[in-house]
Amino acid sequence: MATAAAQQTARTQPGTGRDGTVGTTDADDAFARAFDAAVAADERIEPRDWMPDAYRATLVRQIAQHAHSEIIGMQPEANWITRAPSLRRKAILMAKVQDEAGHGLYLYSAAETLGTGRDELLDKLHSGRQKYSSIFNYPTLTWADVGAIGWLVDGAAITNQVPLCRCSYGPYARAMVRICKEESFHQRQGYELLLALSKGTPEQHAMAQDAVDRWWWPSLMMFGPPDDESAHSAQSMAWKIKRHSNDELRQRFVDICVPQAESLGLTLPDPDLRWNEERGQHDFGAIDWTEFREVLKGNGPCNEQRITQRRRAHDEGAWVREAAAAHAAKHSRPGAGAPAAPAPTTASADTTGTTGAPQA
Ligand code: BYC
Repeated sequence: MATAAAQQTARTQPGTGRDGTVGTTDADDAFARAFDAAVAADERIEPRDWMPDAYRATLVRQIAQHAHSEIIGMQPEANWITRAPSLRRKAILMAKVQDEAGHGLYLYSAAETLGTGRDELLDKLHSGRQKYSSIFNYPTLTWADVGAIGWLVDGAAITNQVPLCRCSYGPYARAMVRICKEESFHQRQGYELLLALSKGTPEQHAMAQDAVDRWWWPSLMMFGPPDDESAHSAQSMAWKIKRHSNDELRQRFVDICVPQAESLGLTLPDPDLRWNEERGQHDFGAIDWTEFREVLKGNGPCNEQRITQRRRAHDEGAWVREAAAAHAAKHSRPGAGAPAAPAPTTASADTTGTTGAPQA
């Protein structure tokens, strides 16, 4: 049996085209076989390894959508930074929103290892050619929404993303390890915030319940369409990019949330939610997939606001990118004496999209 190192060498072809194309059919076959064997053996595919074009395209699509979700996801929560009810809550929220910017950076970097630059991806986001998560097209109407996002949205994110730590593509899997650790903290801060409100005055309890009522169903939609309508799941699971189907993860999330809602003293807004002894899982009510499709088409309550704000932040960050590029050029000149600065990163200058007046 070939050693892991030998298999790695067999997959890695210096001079192989960026698109994974190789010169001859025999070579193609050998690389394809090595790729399939690596995936079957649960080994990681690394950036210099040969990979099918469609595998690369699927990863870029998913990682880009994920990265866009992280930076667009900063907006609804940042809306409450200036109005956080205490210094402690403000510091926590600022740290969380900064974490989301960091997640965007790890993920855009992971996409770069596949040969797709950040500028190209941001351009596709801004022009509507790439998606971001449906969840961030809903407004944050009250302070309790910060808690509901932490508990439910970050909770759904963790459920979805922990299996991605075992994704077959190395850079994505490794980025997910750190992201999941930070998401766990985010989920706990949301839970703790909601618990404080739930145990507070009747008005605070009502505010927490109202937030959960509004965020519950959109959180279930985060996992994507039902399995029989999921265009990409079967292939992504065969390639071990995804490890579980959308419905499996959605069910897991429901089962996790039910006891947590009880501890919080809050009710999940689903009259059909009940334990099914036979299945050993909770049954839950029908999801409004028409609403999901409308949000994906751009007709959610905040789609337009989110993308307008993102474009504005990008434009306002142009001078930072230009200054970083000028600085890098200056220090990379021969004899400049200082180590070359890293190439300017688009998102580092403008990831937030959160400047300006409070939005929904
Ligand atoms: N929203 O065949 P399917 C976060 C699209 S960040 C929008 O099942 P796939 C957080 C899908 O892209 C949360 N679009 O697709 C951040 C596809 O369209 P295209 C983001 C969705 O890829 C800040 C079509 O529907 N997390 O948690 O196999 C603060 C068919 O779907 C959605 C990730 O991105 C949706 N909800 O599975 C707090 C995790 N669902 O591309 C929290 C990584 C589906 O053909 N991504 N679509 O035009 C994934 O795990 C998978 O991409 C998905 C979808 C489960 C989302």
